[in-house]
Formats: sequence, structure tokens, C-alpha cells
Amino acid sequence: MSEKVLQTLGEFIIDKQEDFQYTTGELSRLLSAIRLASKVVNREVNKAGIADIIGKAGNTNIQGEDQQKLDVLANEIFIAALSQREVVCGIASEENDDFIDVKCGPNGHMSKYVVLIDPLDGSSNIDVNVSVGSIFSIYRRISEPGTPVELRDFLQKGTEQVAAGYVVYGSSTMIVYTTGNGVNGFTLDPSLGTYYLSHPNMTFPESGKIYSINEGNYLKFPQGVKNYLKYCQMIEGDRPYTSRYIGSLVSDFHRNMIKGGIYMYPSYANAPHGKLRLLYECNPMAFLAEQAGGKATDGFNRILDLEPTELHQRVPFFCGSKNMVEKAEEFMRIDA
Ligand code: AHM
Ligand code: MG
Repeated sequence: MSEKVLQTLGEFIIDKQEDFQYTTGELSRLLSAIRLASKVVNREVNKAGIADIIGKAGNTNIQGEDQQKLDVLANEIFIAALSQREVVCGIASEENDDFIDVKCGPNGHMSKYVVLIDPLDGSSNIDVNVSVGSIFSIYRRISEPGTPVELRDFLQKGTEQVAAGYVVYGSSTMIVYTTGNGVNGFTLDPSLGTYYLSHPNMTFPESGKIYSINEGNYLKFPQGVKNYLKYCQMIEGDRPYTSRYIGSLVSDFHRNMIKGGIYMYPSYANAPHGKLRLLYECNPMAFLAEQAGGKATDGFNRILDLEPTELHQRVPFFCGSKNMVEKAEEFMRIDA
């Protein structure tokens, strides 16, 4: 019996090249570099239990958090893949205090793209063999080509994203991305080292039955969030909903997109802007959510419309099935 031949990610990228506004192939090369980096990170994540790479590196990043060794490694892998292939003129990462200017091309800085990455999100899950992810967000630079990149190239509104996506290192490894024409998911065949189109045109169900939030923070949440959580738990109609929280944004988002659900990381006492970072966590996930028919807000405003002011800015995040996010917003407004 002959096997069904699936389209590879490489073929898909080339096929869709004409969807991009500029078809110089530069964005295709950039996506290919991300594909390659993700495979290398996948290899490292998979051997985390046997190699001496578990545990803390002994450093703290700009947010004062411990960096895991694998965070550092994933960061290096992505930066190397992106800069050596000369597909970007600038990179910003959760793990770097400042953005990096990539001097590419014979005259320097000729690439028109900048990338923002969270190289290994949810890395506190590594030591316990739970899914982690990588997140990326791509923009066209707005400063003059051929000059060093500037902060303003990275501080663009989410609506300006050219492409965004994530890799989930789960029970299988997948890359899911959008260039503004829907969302497609590709699963890595580890025996061949090739991603295949396994989830074409992914969409959020309009409503769902899963809510994902760190409920340990309940007492610190705004009243609107507390009331919405009570609503989720009420015995009425299709409720109570199911509570599922991995503590890995990528994995929680991925499950909710497939099954229908809402992910929330609201503000809480002492953290008026929540925990997640606008530029390399919320914006790319919001772009994917909207492209998949879902919704992403800070409880009141569309994430993609927020005007960024700094690289590592945090923002409350409500994301998922449209009807569920709208219901949460309703509760937020009552107690605003
Ligand atoms: P990280 O980038 O430092 O890993 O933090 C982001 C992660 C998300 O993946 C996850 O949803 C959230 O932090 C979990 O935070 P908490 O442990 O406070 O629930
Ligand atoms: Mg992160």
C-alpha cells in the first residue's frame, strides 16, 4: 500500500511565496531559518533528561528571572540561525536586554526584516518533562535599509506583523505559523527530520469548554476575572467548564485552539500588567488567534492595536475562542 504523500513545510513555504507582498524570497528564507533552528532546539529539548543541560545556568535575565541552561542554548541557536543566514537585520529576544543589530550583506543591514523571539517559553517545565515552546514575530523594518536597526523597528503595533508562529515541543513537535492568510500546522517526523503539513487551516471553535489560568493567584485577580471564573464554574447550560493549565503558553494555546477554550494571564495585585510580554509572547499569539478566528485582548482592548513603548513590556492577556474572550471582557467591563 502506498503512503499518502504530505506536503513538507519547505514545499509549503515556496508554494505560498506569492501570498507575500514582496516576493523576493527573503521571507521564505527567514521562515526556513526558523524551521532549521526549531529542529536544533527540538534535538536539545529531547535529550534534556540525559545531557548535562538541566537546571539553572546561574544567570538572571532582565526581568530578574532565573535562566535555564536550555533557555540560553535555545537563544543562541535561534540567533545563530537567523544572523548567519543573513535573513534579518535585527533580533530581539526575551533573553537579551537589548535588541541585536545584525550586520548582514556585503554593504551591511540589507535585510528588511526584524524578528522578535521567545526562544524557549515555559522553560520551568523542562525539568519535569512537560511541553515547552518557541515563539516568533516578524516585522518589516521601518528605519532606512542599510543603516543600523533602531528600537522603533521593534516597537511596532501587532497589526504590522508580517508573520508569526510558534513551535511546540510536545508529545510530537509542531510548528504553527501565519503570514496573514490563515494558520497552518506542521508536524515533525523525527525519523526524517522533516515537517509535514498535518493541520491545514487551523481554526478556534467559536466557543469552547476549557479555561486556562493560574488559579493559585485567584485572590490577587481583578474582580472581573474572579467573577468570570465563577461563571465558568457555574452549573448551568454547558457549564461548568473544564480547567486545564499547563503553564506553557504555547501548549495551552495550542490545545485551546484545537479543542476550544480561553487562556488568561490577567493583571494581579503587585503586577498591574500581568506577566506575559507584549512583543514576543502576546502579539504573535494574538496574530495567530485572530487568523484562526479567535480573539486576543488585554481584557478591554485588542492586543494587536496596543502601541508598544518598550521591548520587554508586559500586558494582561485574554486569548482564545471568540465567544469566551468576549464573555470575559463583559465581566471585566462591569467591574472596571
Ligand atoms: P517564561 O517566558 O518565563 O517561560 O514565562 C511565560 C510562561 C508562559 O508560558 C506560561 O503561560 C506562564 O509563564 C506561566 O506562569 P505562571 O507560572 O505564573 O502561571
Ligand atoms: Mg516566555
